[in-house]
Amino acid sequence: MLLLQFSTSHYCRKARLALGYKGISYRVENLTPGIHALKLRPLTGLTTTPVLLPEVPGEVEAIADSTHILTFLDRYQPDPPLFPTEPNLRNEVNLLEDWLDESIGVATRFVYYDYRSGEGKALDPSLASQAVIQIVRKQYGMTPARVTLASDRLANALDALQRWEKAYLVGDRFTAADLTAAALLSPLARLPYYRQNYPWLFARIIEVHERCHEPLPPGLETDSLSV
Ligand SMILES: N[C@@H](CCC(=O)N[C@@H](CS)C(=O)NCC(=O)O)C(=O)O
Repeated sequence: MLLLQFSTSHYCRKARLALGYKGISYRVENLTPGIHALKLRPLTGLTTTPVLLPEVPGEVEAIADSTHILTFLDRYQPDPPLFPTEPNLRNEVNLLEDWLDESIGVATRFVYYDYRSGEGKALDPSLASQAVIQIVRKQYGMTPARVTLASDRLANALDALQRWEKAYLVGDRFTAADLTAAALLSPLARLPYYRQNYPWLFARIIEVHERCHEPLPPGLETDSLSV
C-alpha cells in the first residue's frame, strides 16, 4: 500500500497509526504543500491528505479521508479490530471519531499553529518554516478570535475525555476512538501549557504510539514527560 501524506499532518499520523496497528506494511510518499492538489484532485476529487492507495487488485484505486481509510483497513484486515462489532459500541466509536476529526483535530491545528507563530516561534524560527505557518494560518482563517474559540473547545474536550486517563474511550478495549484521539491531540505535545496541565494525555498518546509501532510525535520522542 502507498500512503500519500504531509509528513507533519496529524490526520496522516492517524492513518499511519492504523496501518501500524494492523501490522500492514506500506510505503509513504510525502507531498509538497501547494502542488499536492495537482496530484490528489484527479485521484479523489479532494485535496486533503491522507490518501491511501491500496494497490490491491479489485479494490478502489484511492481512498481519501482518514475515517474512510480506517474503515477500509478494518474490512481489508479485520484482526486486530479498530471498530467494535456490537452496534451500540460501534455507534459510540463512530460518533467520537467524527467529533475528534471534524471539531477537535481542527481546534488542535488552530492552537498549534498559533503557538508556533508566537510564543513557540523558537521551535523553528527559519524563514521557510515561518512562511509555511503563515500560509497555513491564512488558508484556515486563523484569526485571534477563532484561536480563542478553538482553545476553549479543546479545554471542554479534554474535560470530556477525562475517562481516557484510566480507561479506553469506548468499552473495554482499544478502538479507533483511542487511536484518533492520540493522533489528533498529539501536536499539543509541543505546547508547555498542555504538557503541564494534562500529563495523562501525553502518557496515553505515547502508549497508543507504542501499541501501533509508530515513532513518537515531536515533543515526546525522548519519552520524557517533562517540558
Ligand atoms: N477530515 C480529513 C481532514 C484532513 C486534513 O485536513 N488534511 C490537511 C492536512 S492536516 C490537508 O491535507 N490540507 C490540505 C488541503 O486541504 O488542501 C481527514 O480526516 O482526512
